[in-house]
Amino acid sequence: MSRLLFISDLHLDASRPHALSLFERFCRGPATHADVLYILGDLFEAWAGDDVEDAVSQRTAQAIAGLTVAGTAVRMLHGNRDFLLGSAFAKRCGMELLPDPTLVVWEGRRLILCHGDSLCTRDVDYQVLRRTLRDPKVMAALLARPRGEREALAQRAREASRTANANKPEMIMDVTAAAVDALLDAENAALLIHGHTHRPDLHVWQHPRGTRRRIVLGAWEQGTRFAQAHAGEVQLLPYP
Ligand SMILES: [Mn+2]
Repeated sequence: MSRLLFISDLHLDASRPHALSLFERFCRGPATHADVLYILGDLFEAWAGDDVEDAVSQRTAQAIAGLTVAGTAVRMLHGNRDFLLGSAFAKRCGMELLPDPTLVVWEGRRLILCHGDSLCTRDVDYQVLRRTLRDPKVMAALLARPRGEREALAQRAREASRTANANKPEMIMDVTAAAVDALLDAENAALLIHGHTHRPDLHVWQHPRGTRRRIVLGAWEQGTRFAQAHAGEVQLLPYP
C-alpha cells in the first residue's frame, strides 16, 4: 500500500531559519515513510537561477537528496516564487520536476496537483503577469542575464508582490470555484490538492458529476499542515 505526502509554501530563505529546520526534520521524519513526497511549489521564497547558491539552497538540496537516497521519490512543481528553479538544481536534489497541473492516479483515484496561483482568476493583473513570466522565451531571457542582475530582480519582484498583495482584497487572492471545477472537469477528477493561498482546509462540495474535494496545504511557519494519501484516504494533517 502506497503512501504519498504533499507539502507546499515553505518559502525557504535566510530570513526564515525555523522553516528550514522544520523541513530538515520533516525529511528525516515522516517523509521517510512515504513512497513519494510531492512539493507543490514555493519551496523557496525567491529563485534567481540554479547557479545562485547559498546556505539555504545547499541545505535544502541535502535534505531532499538524503530523502531520495533513503528511498522516497521527490517530485516538485513550481510556485510563483520559484518558477525559475531548473533541472540543474532538481538533479542536485535527485528530484523530478512536474508540470503544473499534474494528474496523479493513486489507487484508482484521479488526483490533480497544482500550486494554486493559476486558479486565482479574479486577480486579473497577476494572471497577465504570470502568462508573461512563464513564456519560455521570457524565462530564457531572464536566465541569460548576469547573476547579480537576476538576484536584484528577484529581490525587487518579492517587494513588488508584497506591495501589490497588500492592496488587494482577500477575496481576490483566493481560488475561484469556476477555475477549480474547470480543472477537475478537464481531467475527470474529483480531488484537487494545492497550496499558494496559505489557507489550509478541506473543502467538499456537490457537483453534477459527484462529490468533489479540494485540499489546501498550509504555509510553513512554526508548523504547517500537509496532506497524506494512505490506506484509501487523503487527509490534511498537522506537522509537527
Ligand atoms: Mn505561491
